Amino acid sequence: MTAPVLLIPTAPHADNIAIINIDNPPVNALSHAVRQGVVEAITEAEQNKNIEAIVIYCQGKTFIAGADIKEFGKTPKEPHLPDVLQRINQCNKPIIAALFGSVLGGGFELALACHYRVAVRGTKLGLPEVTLGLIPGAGGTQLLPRIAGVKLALTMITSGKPQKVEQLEDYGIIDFLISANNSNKDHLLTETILFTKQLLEKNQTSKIISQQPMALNDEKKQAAQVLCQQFRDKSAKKSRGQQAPQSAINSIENSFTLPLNEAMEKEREYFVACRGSAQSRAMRHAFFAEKTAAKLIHSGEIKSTPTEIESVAVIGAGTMGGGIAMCFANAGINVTLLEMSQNNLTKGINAIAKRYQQAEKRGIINNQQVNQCMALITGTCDYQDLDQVDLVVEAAFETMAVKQQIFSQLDKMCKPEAILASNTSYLDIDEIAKATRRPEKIVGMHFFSPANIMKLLEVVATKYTDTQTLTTAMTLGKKMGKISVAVKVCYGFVGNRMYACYGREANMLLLEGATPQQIDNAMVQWGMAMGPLAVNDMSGIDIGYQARKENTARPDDPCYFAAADILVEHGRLGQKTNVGFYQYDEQTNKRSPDDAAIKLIRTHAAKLEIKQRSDISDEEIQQRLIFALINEGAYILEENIASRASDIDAIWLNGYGFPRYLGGPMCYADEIGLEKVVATIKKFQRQAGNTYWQVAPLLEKLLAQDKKLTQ
Ligand code: T1G
Repeated sequence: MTAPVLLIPTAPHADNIAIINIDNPPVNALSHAVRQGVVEAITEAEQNKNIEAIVIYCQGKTFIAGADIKEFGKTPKEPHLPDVLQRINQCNKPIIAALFGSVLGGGFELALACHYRVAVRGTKLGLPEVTLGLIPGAGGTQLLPRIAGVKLALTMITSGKPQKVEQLEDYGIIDFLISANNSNKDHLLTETILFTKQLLEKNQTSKIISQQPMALNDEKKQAAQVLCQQFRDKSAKKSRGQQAPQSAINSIENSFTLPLNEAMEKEREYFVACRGSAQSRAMRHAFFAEKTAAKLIHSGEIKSTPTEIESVAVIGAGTMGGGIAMCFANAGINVTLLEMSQNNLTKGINAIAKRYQQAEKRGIINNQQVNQCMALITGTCDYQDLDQVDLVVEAAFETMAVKQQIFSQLDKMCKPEAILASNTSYLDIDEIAKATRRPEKIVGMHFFSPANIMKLLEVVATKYTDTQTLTTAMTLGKKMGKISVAVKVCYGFVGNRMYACYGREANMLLLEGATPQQIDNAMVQWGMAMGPLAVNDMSGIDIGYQARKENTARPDDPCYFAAADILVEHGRLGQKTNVGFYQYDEQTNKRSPDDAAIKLIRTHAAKLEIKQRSDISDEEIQQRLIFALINEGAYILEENIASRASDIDAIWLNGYGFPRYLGGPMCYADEIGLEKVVATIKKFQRQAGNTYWQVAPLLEKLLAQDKKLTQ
């Protein structure tokens, strides 16, 4: 393994300029070896009298993209990053950072510790630590306010969102912005060396940000404190329940209320506290869960390279079909939208145009991009027009007969190598595959509504799907910016199968006497984005009702989703009928409790002879819904419907609003301990007296072996 850091004593055409060359693929993360190598290279350069300046340059696709997240959780080894940045600061020769790619976290902090920064256009600068439950831990909360002001520091650090150097030109962070774009890296080295030569010729004194005073007069200090409080309030809503943004704001406030060395010590203290927190463990798990999910587990089969997908078709121009068509257009792929009637097709395309206009109004997309995307979408009512597409996604009516008819038609009309995918949420894709002569090319691509917003894509392998097809669908998902997770066929695949258990318990609690608002408030309090019953009202209670009617394997239990069913049978479908579990104002769509719904449920519970309880606590609600998820997830793992516990977490984080700072249901189970999970499930089994609470054998087995679900 070659050393990731090398000192090149003389740069091309510049004998007095050295290069610290970093080569630590894939993102030049600041591993221990890199940190040590940089310190050693600086010491060596200082001792070489011919060297008058030093350029820090990286190989690969990006400048340093941050600390090595894989090292967190292990015993930190010196030199720690703050020591490295201190070393840069103290160097008696100017150090210039040559920036490109994604300069994130510790990479950006290292650049700020350098004396100068040169970048190519398109370079992204960011401090994304809060997305990992951390705060910048090597001076970022002190250096960025000094060079760019408190407001930009608060914005970038609490959001974690990177910004392009072009957007930051007025802040003086970059000393020389090269006209070449991100891809032209060699140009970057040449220009940086030229820039450094000019520095030396001008004998320019080094500019050290940490030595720049942060002296704000009383008026400005007060204004900055007001700003910090505004960001505290905003983060408390936007990043509800998360500690890191609040710690980051406190550290930024220290940048103008404490002397630098005290503020740096505080920053390190807050960083170490965050790094050791359960929230950061969960968010780091989430980060790697999403990366790992993209990797197919090949049971002995050879890996396949994905087929290049240049043109696709979507069958059905309804809400889902339209959203899916937008996903492809947004990724720059030609998409043909097929509907059975011109009227429905026109309606569908108009609806897409409206969604793009709304996105443009919100500043998410500009008009040129809207036009580019719309130009990629064409409509047809004729299957003949699909004869050259590389892949089709069917998003038609959710009945097996309709889908088998469509796939049979597609099989006849599309070229033999075309992949045919179904967006079905529940139906057995093995059965759909049988309606074709190409079962190996049939796959599920299950998008989540709204398809153009939700990041999750469940890629469902039938028992016939070949590796090439699966790999292509997974890669296509990543190209659309989705978190693709490979799963197998069962009723509801992974997400919806687990969601059915979550909804089952919510319904049982309603029949036992809890109100919709009590259940929803308990789950929002626990950390979910929305309560299950409000979600059900939003998507339409009749959708699940219809699916349960179609589901021949539904439990033979009159109580199963009985609360939802009784509402549907009384015409209460949710928001679309202004009444469901709640009532909705016809003008404002504002949700409010509805005694009529509660009365209907109570009456039905009496018919089912369900004992009413007045002692249902929020904790019981939270445990019954969340432990139902965990238990079903364990069954899913045992049946190999999902390959990894972390895949299940990636699904719940990106498709169902599971709080990221809890890492997903399987990560959460490990964090609270399987002993508590199993004991509580057994308690519910005794209390409910039904078959729903059989502890998954995998949980018992892992508990007996003192192992975790996510290790
Ligand atoms: N550490 C370790 N591995 C990393 C990594 C990191 N920081 N970033 C990426 N990887 C791995 C990733 O797991 C994958 O591995 C491979 O690199 C390619 O990633 C002290 C404390 C840089 C925009 O949060 O945002 O600095 O799956 O598929 O799409 O204050 O990676 O191939 O085995 O995402 O081109 C702050 C996180 C750390 C950056 C590139 N930095 N990374 O995207 O590639 S905390 C981050 C990203 C910190 C300081 C604090 C992206 C990317 P594998 P990829 P990509």
